[in-house]
Amino acid sequence: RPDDREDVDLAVKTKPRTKRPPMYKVLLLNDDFTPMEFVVHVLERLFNMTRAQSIEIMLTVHRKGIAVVGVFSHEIAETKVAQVMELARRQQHPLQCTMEKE
Ligand code: TYC
Repeated sequence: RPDDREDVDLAVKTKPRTKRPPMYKVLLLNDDFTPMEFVVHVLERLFNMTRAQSIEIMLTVHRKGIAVVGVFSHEIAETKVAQVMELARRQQHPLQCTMEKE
């Protein structure tokens, strides 16, 4: 059997795999102390949400304990988490933000 048949077999058997990068959910956590207005401000400022969208997400976190605020590449998600944590730290609020692979 000719040698070049092996190439054909490989071409048939190898499933084409398109590489999509893993995406990460950025999560906001509730606490009893961070003012609602501060959370709304953070969402407007860092996640380009309207005031109405920000209030909606903030109230979801307040009622349910946690909510996804956005889904991003690893690098963007890390930056968003760091920016939220830095704004909270500067104002001495205990607000927590984390990320999780989708
Ligand atoms: N639970 C806070 C309060 O009653 C408000 C709050 C909402 C805090 C969302 C954090 O991620 C948060 N002041």
